[in-house]
Amino acid sequence: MSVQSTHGDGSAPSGRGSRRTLLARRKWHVLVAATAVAVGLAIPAASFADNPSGCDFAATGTTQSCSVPLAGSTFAGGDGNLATSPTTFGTTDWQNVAGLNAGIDLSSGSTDNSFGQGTKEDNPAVTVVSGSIPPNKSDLTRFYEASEFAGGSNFLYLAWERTNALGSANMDFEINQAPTPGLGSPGTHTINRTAGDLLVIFDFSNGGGRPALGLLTWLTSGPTSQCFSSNSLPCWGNHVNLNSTDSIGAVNNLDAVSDPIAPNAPRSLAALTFGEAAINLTAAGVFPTGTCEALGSAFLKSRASASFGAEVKDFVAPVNVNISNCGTIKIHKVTENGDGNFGYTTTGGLSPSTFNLSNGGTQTYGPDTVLPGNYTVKESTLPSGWTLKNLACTATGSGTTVTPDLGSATASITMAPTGLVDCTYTNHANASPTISTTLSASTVNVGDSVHDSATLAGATANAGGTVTYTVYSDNTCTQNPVDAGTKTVANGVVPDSNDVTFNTAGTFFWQAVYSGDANNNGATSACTSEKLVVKTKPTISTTLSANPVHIGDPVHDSATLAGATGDAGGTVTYTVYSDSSCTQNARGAGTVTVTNGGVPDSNALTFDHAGTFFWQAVYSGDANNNGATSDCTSEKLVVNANSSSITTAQHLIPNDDATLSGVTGNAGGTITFDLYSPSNATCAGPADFTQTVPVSGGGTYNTTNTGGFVASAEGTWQWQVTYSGDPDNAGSSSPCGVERFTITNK
Ligand SMILES: [Ca+2]
Ligand SMILES: [Ca+2]
Repeated sequence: MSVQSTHGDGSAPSGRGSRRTLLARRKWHVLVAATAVAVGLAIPAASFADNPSGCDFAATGTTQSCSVPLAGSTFAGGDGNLATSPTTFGTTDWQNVAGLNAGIDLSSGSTDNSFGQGTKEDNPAVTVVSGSIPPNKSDLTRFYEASEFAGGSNFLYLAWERTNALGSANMDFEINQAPTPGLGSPGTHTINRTAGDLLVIFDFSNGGGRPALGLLTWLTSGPTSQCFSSNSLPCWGNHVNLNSTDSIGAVNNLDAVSDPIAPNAPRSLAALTFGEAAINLTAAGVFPTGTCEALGSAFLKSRASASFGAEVKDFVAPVNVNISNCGTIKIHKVTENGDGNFGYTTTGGLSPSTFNLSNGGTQTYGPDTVLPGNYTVKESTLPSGWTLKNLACTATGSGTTVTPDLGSATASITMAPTGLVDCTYTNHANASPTISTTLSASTVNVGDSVHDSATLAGATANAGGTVTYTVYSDNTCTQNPVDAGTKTVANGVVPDSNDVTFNTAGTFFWQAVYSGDANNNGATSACTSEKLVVKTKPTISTTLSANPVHIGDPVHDSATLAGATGDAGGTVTYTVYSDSSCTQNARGAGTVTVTNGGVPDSNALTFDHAGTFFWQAVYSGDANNNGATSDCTSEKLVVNANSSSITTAQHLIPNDDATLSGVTGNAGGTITFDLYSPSNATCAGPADFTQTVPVSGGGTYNTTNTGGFVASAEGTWQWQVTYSGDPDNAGSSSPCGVERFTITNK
């Protein structure tokens, strides 16, 4: 029976096909040994070629001679297969090992990459060429790598695969601290080697025993005697022969095995095309005590023979690996509602011993620079207003633990090689918003309604809580509170207060108080910032002291305020206008001071001309009272024209004539005219008017009064005319009353 022919149809076997294979093999195995049936039944469905016993390796002949795992490890690195089950030689294998790294070679044939002629292990300068691998040399296809710290030791697991079933295998796994980018590409390259890099050599001769495993270290200083093959530094040196206590290895030289690892899984690997090893690096003394080393890149080479100086040919380009004797600590900072500078102290010898983090920051010790041991990390500095809300830690890797203690803000760490401790300190601070307010009006009249609007600034976007509005009567917001509503804040937005109607005049102060929430401190608006003045709306009426009046009569106005506060002050200005719209020919009538609502009278005015006038009183208002103006047309003053009267009295300008007769032609002397007023009826007293004229012969003589005397008294006026006579002529006189006139006024 040929193992190869079992699956020689070239198609990838399905799970169902695998089970058929298992049934077939189980039947085969029953014939060999009944005790193996139970083992065969335990083979997983994915395995289709492995020996049912779980051992595919014979050191010599065909006697199964697989190794149990190294002490402290569960990895089946000495059974010559990749399957987990059966677990006879370890519960872990390539099928389920953690942290598997796979290197996949270029396809066999003309495009495969390999090292050029004559390349030796000690030479870091290499030339990569393309082409088929000669049939007598291993044509590599894959390698696998995994490592772990378990049972107090660092373990390294390695495997190689090739296409050709040669009787011997000479493989070198080079494991570098630093990568060599592009090494797989044709051309010249210099392998990036660092002192301390490792070379694991795997030499196997079929039937000649177990694989011979060795370790070499890349040396750059010291005596050349350390070198394994070369005569000069740098070189691979300090060769360690690995033995059965620090290593195991096997090749599937008994039969084909199945590779369950993608891509193209599962794949059947013919006998002698798979080899594996497990190495206890700690036991092998690879890592110096107290020094961290980390290997990050690995690749596989095939050597032409067991001789270390033989040329290396095919290779599988490097892949990243993580092999370390030290661990990593990462401390992350997350803050809520702001940021700050948070200080940390450590114990255990971490470097730096203290550090600071802000939001989003990470302090990393490593990777792989923390020696195994105990450490603490403590958040020591909390900026004002901050609390430590959470301390969350994870520990990864065998033997690595972390215990976070929120109360002491301390993470207590036990670090083992390759361990990773990852802690996140989450700090919380409340935002400290301010609350500002805007009244719908700052001055209103009694009876009006007012509401307040509050705005939060500096709060978180999701701010909740409530805002309570209150109105007070004093500017310290303590007296006579009136509730204006409590409103729910949503995402930082504050609804308006209720409407409050003010029925009394005065000065009021609003205040909005924010409750705060889990992320925001409370806030209170400034009391004095939100003053509301509620004023009365008084009316002013007036009364004139007299109306109508005569020209020259004094008039004053009296004003009365209604609806003002009892303590109303301010002034009232009286003015008189000539028109009913109170705009023309303003004449001041005084400005008086209002005291406790009482308004003094205006000045008294007199008017020189008749006419119609309009008085107006204007109240200035004060802090609690609006101004007011009396109605212009309601206060009309009429100044009447003067009433005239007439009485008559006659005024005469009296004159008299007297004719002198009976005298000589040359008569001389004088004629005297006397006029007596009605009060002198007998012509006895002195005359009221007298005129004497000279006489020259007889004739008519007369008075010449042109207004020098006027008779006005009522009654009978009487003339008496007297001729003085001369020597030739006797004098004569007219009797009183002969000649008279009467003035009568009626
Ligand atoms: Ca194995
Ligand atoms: Ca290759």
